[in-house]
Amino acid sequence: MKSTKNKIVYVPMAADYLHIGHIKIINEAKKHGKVIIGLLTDQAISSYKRVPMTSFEQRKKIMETIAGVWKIIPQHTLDYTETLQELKPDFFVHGDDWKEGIQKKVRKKVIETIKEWDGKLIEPSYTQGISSTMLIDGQIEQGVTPDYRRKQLKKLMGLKPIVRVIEAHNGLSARIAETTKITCGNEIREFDAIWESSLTDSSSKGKPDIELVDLTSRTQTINEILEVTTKPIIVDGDTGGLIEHFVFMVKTLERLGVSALIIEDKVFPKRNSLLDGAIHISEDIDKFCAKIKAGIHARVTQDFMIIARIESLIAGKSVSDALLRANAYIEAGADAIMIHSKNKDPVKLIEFCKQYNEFKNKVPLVVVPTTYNHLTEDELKDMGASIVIYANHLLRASYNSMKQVAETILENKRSLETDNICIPIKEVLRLIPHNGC
Ligand code: SPV
Ligand code: MG
Repeated sequence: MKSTKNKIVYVPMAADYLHIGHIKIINEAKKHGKVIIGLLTDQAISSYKRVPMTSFEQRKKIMETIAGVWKIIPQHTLDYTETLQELKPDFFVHGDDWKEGIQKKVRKKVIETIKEWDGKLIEPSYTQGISSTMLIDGQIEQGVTPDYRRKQLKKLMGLKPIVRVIEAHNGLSARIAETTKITCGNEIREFDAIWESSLTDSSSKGKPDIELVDLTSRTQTINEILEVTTKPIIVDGDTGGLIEHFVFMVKTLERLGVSALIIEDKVFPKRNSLLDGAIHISEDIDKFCAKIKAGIHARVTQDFMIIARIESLIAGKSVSDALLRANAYIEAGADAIMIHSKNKDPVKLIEFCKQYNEFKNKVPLVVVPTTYNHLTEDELKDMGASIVIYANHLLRASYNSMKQVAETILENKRSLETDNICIPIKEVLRLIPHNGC
């Protein structure tokens, strides 16, 4: 029989924000043998919650300084079975909080797996009132600097199979984009980033989406969003306007902490891509490439991405035209390509993706499935998309609700009947932090 000295104790943890709870678990683990920490990789953490604040390498360095930790190995998935089969540890240690909630199933699988070699599960009691998630959420609620925020989109793209982005057009919708979370199986699902849309920014001001709302006004909306969120922001820059103006747009947005600016290859003033019957004039390829190059030259950091949006399929042009443009824009330095389509049947878009995936020099692909919204994120990812943008949904939802309430008041000549379709005032006050309750 192995003596305690030679027994193996496996302890998986994320340790994104080390606290007394982790130390308690390690102290318990080391009583039983040699402690191997299965440190969750950045990808593993991102697969079930927000991307880690500290990188795997940094977390590993911190862990190495803890007395009683024998080895640190990367834990690549939330399913520990493969690592356990390999290590066959005598003990598996995990805080008892996983008996309930999203990790319940993982726990069951661990118990079944270690039973094969008579491994024992040790579950030290959870340290109440403290968790990495709580500490990180608290820190994030304090706000983030422009530099920190700007970097986050590239980081997300490196860690997530597909980055999920939703539109916001003011502070309130931005709070929804920032805070909405649901639990699905093992995963806490939320939006990764915010789309500052020309359509919804213009519409919420009661203005047409024809590049009438100028950069100063758009910047005001962006600032409203920045003030109450921490997630990365992608700005819809329309055509980018004149080159001389575009370089200022790049500088302004980069300085604010925006992560990416998307410009479309149409002639100023563009019409909204989804507008039925609109005439869309494609920009000359060389002129658009010159604009991309000017933007790349104007930015200060590589964190700020300039994304070229191809409107060939919107303008009634062919997939070949879109591919030709994609090649040229990548050559000009675009950090990513957005391919747009307004067809419900995305057959041409799928064809574009297929051929695009064959490119040797391809960059990440962005899609906006407003019309072909039967496709799921998994399907879009399989088509090669790295970013999916839900471009207008919060505005469309709020308009519907507002209209219904307005009509209900008119019908009844009072507002009682709207009570069940409006959130209570109490909740409105609770919605926004610092209202004093
Ligand atoms: C926007 O949201 O403003 C867009 C996407 O540019 S679309 O409305 O589909 O053109
Ligand atoms: Mg737009």
